[in-house]
Amino acid sequence: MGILNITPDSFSDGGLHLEPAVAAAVARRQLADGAAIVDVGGESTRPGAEPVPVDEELRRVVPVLELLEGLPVSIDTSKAPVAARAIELGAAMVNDVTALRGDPEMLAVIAGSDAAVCLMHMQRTPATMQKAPRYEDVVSEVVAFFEQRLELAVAAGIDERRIALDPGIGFGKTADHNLALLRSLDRLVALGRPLLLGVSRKSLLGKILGDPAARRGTVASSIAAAVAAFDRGAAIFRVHDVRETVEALAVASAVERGELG
Ligand code: HH2
Repeated sequence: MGILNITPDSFSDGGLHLEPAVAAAVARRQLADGAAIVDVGGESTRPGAEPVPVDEELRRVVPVLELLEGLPVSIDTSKAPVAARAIELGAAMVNDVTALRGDPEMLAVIAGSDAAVCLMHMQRTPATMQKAPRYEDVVSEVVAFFEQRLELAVAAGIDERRIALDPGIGFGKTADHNLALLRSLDRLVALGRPLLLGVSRKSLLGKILGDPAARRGTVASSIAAAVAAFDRGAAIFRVHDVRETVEALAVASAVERGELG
């Protein structure tokens, strides 16, 4: 899954794709480089980010989605009107970092469509999530959260086969919480749904490399995280550096299978 943020303030690619034609060209490049889907987002969810009004989010993403009609696209939004418009324009997936808690209409929008949905775990909201996150047992709490969100989504008529789960690396978690989740991905995989993981260039990686104040990670550290997650059963990798990640995962996958094709 390639990342395409149409925002002025995303931590990694903020301001780079505000021109729709440029954004669409980046998406096409990601697909040519081997992405199966491109995740288009119009609202930054970095720590401390303030919410974007729905009109502004639509203004950012709709021209890009129009240019990408017919191509595999996911919409990174927690707002029902944005998800609904994106689905009309052909989005195959709604990536909701609030796991359907951000907008009371979101459940109905997805249930009334054929779109897949990613339910991501987050403690609190982007504005407050990194202020002293606390868990008794982060892995068990994320598992319990997924069980509860899956039950709600299925009861609302969303076929379980349309649902992916994401532990939300960096969303209301310390570096130790993130690492505990990555180490125990098998417990999340055991829930039976594909696991989506977004660790690409995140500050956790810079911290592992020795900078406690890091705001970003490097490409090499992002790829190492993707391969480690692949080995523990993750299925979908939300990344900035598509070609490099596709190449690394091709090797990891061939080694796992013990054959070329
Ligand atoms: N991370 C970000 C945004 N959306 N969605 C899922 N499912 N999983 C993630 O880990 C995830 C996500 C944050 O990264 P990015 O989009 O690069 O930055 P920003 O939120 O600043 O736009």
